[in-house]
Amino acid sequence: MKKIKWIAAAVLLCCAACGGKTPLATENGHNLWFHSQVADKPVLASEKTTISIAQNEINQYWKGKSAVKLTAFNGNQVDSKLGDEGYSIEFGKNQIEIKANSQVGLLYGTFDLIRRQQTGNLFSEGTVTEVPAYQYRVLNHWDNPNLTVERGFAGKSLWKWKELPEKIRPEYEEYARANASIGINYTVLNNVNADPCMLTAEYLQKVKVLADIFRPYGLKVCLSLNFAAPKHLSDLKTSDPLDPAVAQWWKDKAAEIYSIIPDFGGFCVKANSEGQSGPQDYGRTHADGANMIADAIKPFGGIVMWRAFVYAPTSPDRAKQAVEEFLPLDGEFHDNVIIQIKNGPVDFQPREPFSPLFGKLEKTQVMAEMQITQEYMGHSNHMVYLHPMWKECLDSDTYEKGKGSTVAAITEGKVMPYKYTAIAGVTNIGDSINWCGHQLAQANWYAFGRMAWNTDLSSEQILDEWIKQTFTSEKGFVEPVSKMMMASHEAAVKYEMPMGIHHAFAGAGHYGPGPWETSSRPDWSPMYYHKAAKDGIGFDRTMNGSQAVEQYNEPLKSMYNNVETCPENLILWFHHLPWDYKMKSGRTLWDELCYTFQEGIDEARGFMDTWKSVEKYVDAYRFGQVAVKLERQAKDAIWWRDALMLYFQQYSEMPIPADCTQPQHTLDELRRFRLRISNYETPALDALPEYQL
Ligand code: BDP
Repeated sequence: MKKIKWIAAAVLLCCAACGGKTPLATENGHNLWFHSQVADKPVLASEKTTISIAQNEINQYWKGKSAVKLTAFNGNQVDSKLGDEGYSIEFGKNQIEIKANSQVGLLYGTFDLIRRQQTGNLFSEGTVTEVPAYQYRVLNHWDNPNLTVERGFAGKSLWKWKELPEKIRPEYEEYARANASIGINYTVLNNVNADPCMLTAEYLQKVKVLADIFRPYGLKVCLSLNFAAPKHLSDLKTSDPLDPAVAQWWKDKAAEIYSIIPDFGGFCVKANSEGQSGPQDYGRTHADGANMIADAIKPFGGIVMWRAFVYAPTSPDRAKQAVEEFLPLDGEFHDNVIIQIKNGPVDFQPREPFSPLFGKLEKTQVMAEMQITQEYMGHSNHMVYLHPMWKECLDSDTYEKGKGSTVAAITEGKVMPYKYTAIAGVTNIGDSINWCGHQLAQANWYAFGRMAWNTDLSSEQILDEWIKQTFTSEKGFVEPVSKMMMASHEAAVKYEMPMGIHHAFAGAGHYGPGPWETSSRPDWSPMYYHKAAKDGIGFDRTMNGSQAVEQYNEPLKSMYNNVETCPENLILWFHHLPWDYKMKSGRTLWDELCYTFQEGIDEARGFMDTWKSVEKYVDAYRFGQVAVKLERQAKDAIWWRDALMLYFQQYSEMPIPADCTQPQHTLDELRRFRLRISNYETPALDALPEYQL
């Protein structure tokens, strides 16, 4: 076979342009993790081929003495271990060669090289080989056509549907570049609560414009679909998946989509969940629904990411429902369907055990869905670095096929062979100038991409990379900020839901505490979950209770079932315990809760001090923005503690220990406080309860 070797560039560079730094005072965070890369020339290549983009990145940003050569083996896999998107970087004395089987592999290799330069990880010799953990590294946007973003806290949608397809904003390409730099290759543009209009010819033309802009960056578009679309968009009276006319409608729609966007990735589907239509409306199963769609897009190479986020108002334990509904269907899904499972069995709580469904389906491809946007973690007001939480899930052993069947191993297709592997993250991106609403929340977008590329990377390593590329490599900044961010997730768990108490959030946007709230649906009211009463607190999911523990493979089932062996950080997730239950520390459960909250409060206060101590390293604008939000976070930590503990105190009748911060408001005051925000807003910092620090 003839080798087609395409040497794109051999460039020796000394780039004056990239030496220049943005003046500190004007930095607004829009540059993301390309902070020090401000070029005189526009960053984006005029000739939009993948290779020209890679070359341009090198021209603009590579400052090393060695020449950089990009070698792509188009259409002729010289190095099968690199696969479609992998690459190697060979460091030599006078030359660095990036090799890949595809141009996008070269682009990823280029971004890797620049990242190494920015973070001080260049080698003088040797070879680095990188292959992504998952085939599909997917962002899920919960963006609506009316520009609101469900659970989005960074302004309105990035996609300006009314202006498209005519007007093109520079952010579309900046977004694609940012994603390429961290290896994200699929993006679902619209909300899982999908408006059927997204599949109309009019919207597909708009989607096409985005797909065309994203393509050279290796980023493919997908859409969420509304299962009732045939009924909404045609004369059909039904959307029954077993009705041949309905199946034909989807086939025609798929053909139409692929004629407009030939590399369309596929569909994400929320069906029969929270009021969304689905196959069960017609007495059919999830498999019937998923397979009908999957068959329609299979000829074009598309995939269906069918979500397992299902629960009924009548369920005595919502945490069990996904396994109950999907396990009986194991083996029935067609091979281009992947079941998309939230990390935990309930709903993106700050700490959940992993969803037992990961360890149950043996003949069905599964993928994890993480939430990057901070729906339950203080929106874009709180600083919470989420990689440790995601990693906790991916590293969890499900014991599906014995020890070592971690969620990562299963979803990467290492336990059962998978045809397709994927991971999804619900984004925190909006049209805010700094993309994510909080300067430090950009770390979560970055971390999701890096994790989707390599699930073994540690939280510290990813954070170290991000800090250096976003702010500075100065040790005096990197060390304390890294320490602060590494502690932030655990701190949020402590001040929001210590020891496994869950869903005690206010209904208004899930911001702030609301343990007393009631709702028309029992499973939408906090009491369903925390079960605080005179006899104690916590959800009994043991074999004497809802028996949810049974969905975990041994030894987990026994471990969670037994109060002695259940990890204390999840003890109230699995057990209902008396207020004076003796914890391992020797304290009563009540005191332990008080002290854990206190730690959360103290840590949040400490974040303010840490940030103040690094002021001299940060531009004034970003410093100020973060400082103001950290103060709010510390106040909110006290608010959360006050509300939950004063509410629980009605039942425990025990005092808050004297060496803990004493409540600043009464329970009545806090209950009367009504936050007026919708699902689409972040509360204004000064609209929240008054607190002294
Ligand atoms: C919940 C959100 C809701 C989403 C739902 C989902 O509160 O807005 O629509 O998840 O994932 O966390 O479908």
